[in-house]
Amino acid sequence: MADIQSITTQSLADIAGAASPDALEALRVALLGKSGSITAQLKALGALPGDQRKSAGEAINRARDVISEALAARKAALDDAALDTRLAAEILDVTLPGRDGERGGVHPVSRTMERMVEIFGRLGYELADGPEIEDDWHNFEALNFPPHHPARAMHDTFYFPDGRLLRTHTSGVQVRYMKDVKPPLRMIAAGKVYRSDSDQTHSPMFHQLEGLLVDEHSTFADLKGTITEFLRAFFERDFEMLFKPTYFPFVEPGADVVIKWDTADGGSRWLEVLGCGMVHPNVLRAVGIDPERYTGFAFGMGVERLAMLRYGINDLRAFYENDVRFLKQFA
Ligand code: 2NM
Repeated sequence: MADIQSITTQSLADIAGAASPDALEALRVALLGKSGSITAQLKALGALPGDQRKSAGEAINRARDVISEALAARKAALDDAALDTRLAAEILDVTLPGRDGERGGVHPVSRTMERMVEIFGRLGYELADGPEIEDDWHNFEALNFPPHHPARAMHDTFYFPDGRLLRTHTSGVQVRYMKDVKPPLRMIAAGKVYRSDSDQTHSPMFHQLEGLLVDEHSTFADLKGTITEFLRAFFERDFEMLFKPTYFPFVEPGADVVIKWDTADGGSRWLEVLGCGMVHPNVLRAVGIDPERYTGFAFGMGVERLAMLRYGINDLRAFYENDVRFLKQFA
């Protein structure tokens, strides 16, 4: 009896001191396993004289129960401690700001285009869309380009083997619109155009916005008023402005619009900002509009060019490099 008492005392001390689940399991096997010391005591019962067997058996069973409970309690404590350690190691502060908190922004070219579309929208112009892959008729023929006009040459236009081409301006959209919609009409087209040209001031792809109004009595004065109003709204200021005669196949007369731009050194210079003119009678005829009854005016401008002026950017290539430090400034 003294033996089982001391085994129990020692076992409880060992269990309390077990530092890990593995150590505890080893203890369990050493005490209650097949060749464990408590098991050995039970096996030894048979050798005891009959009158001692009952009380000894009860004592061993009690000891086994006490040890089992102690093992279970210690196991629960060790498991709790292990869980606490893991939780502490994996602690997650959900109140920390995300690492990937940067917001994207609309590209300055798109922003500028959206702004232009918005201004013309207020003037009653409907935005229309068309394909970037065009045929010769919509891009050139219907727009009164003479058959051997230099702008048609391989040097300016990207051609596909089947004779189609990447639109060199958005005017094909106007051509389609005029075939679809009866005058009076006013519309704009905006988007990517392509020319085989690349240097500091030319990109093989750039963005254009073109506009068109056709009505019974539209005049060059209406065109001038529209352009003046647009430039005033776009740059949020007034300019001295000149309409200088020039040649575009699709208009007659045609004009380059120049504005007096203040330079950083306190001076000023004349800057070309867009082209425009009265729609050529041949263009109206090509789309089935009677030029004896209707007149129209049209205009076209480079989006990058106006964006550069508005934001004070001097290198066109900045728009296409996608340097986030550049783009961020427009967010
Ligand atoms: C420009 C300059 C002048 C223009 C003409 C037409 C159309 F299709 F209606 F005839 N669309 N755009 C035009 C006229 C474009 O860009 C410098």
